[in-house]
Amino acid sequence: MDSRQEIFRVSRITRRQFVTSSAALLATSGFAHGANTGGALAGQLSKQGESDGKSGRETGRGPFRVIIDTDPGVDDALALLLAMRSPELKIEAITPVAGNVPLDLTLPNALRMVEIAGRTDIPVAAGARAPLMRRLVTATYAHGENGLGGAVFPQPTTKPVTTPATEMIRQIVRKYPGEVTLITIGPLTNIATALNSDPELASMVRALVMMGGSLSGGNITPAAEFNVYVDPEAARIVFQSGIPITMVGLDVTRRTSLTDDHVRTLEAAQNPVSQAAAKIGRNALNHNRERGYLVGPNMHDSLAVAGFLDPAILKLQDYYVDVETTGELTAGETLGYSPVAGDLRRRPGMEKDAAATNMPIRGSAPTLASTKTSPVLRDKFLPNTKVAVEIDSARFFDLLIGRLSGSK
Ligand SMILES: [Ca+2]
Repeated sequence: MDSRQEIFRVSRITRRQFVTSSAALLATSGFAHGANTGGALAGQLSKQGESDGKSGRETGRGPFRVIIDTDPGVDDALALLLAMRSPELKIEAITPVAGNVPLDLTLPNALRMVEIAGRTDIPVAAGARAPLMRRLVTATYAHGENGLGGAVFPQPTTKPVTTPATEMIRQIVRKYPGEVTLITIGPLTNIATALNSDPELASMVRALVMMGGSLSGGNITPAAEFNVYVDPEAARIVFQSGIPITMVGLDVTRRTSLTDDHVRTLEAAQNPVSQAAAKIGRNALNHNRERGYLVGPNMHDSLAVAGFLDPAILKLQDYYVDVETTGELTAGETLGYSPVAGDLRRRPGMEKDAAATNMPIRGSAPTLASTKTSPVLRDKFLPNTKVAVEIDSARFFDLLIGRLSGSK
């Protein structure tokens, strides 16, 4: 019996009542409270700036300084093209990392996207070849051997900058303290390495928007989402860094399946970005069909970028999120704690009460061999992450396909 069933049994309420009440809680803890943990989405901050005038730095729709850390990757490729077609973003660097495919492919794939978008002004800096402590696990089963679903593009002529990704991240964040948002759509190796190299860096990062994690089961294992599974130790460093995080995980990205209609719209638009996106999308659709899937691949990473551009696409809820790193079956699982999520015995709005935030967060129980509990202990609930829990899929695809086809 899971905790929700337990709640139904104990309080004898209907599922409808539960859903209604949960929605009310959600409404009280979404974007309206973006300031609580320094809300990471672009529109949140601009809205905050307009309403109270305190934000100062950014009162319009950008441009927002971002670094995109990525492992292209089919959905990375479309996410990069979307970002490069979005005037709200000032992309300071793109930092490829090993993930979906090895760095020897993610690096040229990122350079290809920069060339296709005509944005060779953006520096591309090579990142990590392997996770912090583990052997690289790739996802060629989903992205094809070349990482782009089998869509073939010429070798890029543009070269990466000579500065390594982690140093690039460090330099840019230090150059613009409090201004740079990290959009991470691959394993978090580069970010964790940069944070480890410079203890003050985390406090200078404005926010981090991540495609990664899940509070509702994994994709590469029953517990773990791929990006976090590949480098759970890195993910843990990021979640514990104090950077305001928005987690765009499988809870919402499972609802971003690419369709034939999307690809046809891209194919019909006559510009290099739409044509490239269509080619990648068409190959990815075919790849999925060959594997027996009835639906197209999810555009996980594009959702992280789109959610940053248009916060109305996602609803967020405060959680304390940590990463399981040692579980034999669960390494890479993201665990979310909330004193209010799914518990009817608490009043709506109670997340703001001191009583609710005093809920301790415990690690595992002591064993027969040792009286020590696991080191994962917090004496009270302090949210470190805004987790995307609902998505407006139509609005997402309007933005993605609109921007890629050049109609928006
Ligand atoms: Ca990715």
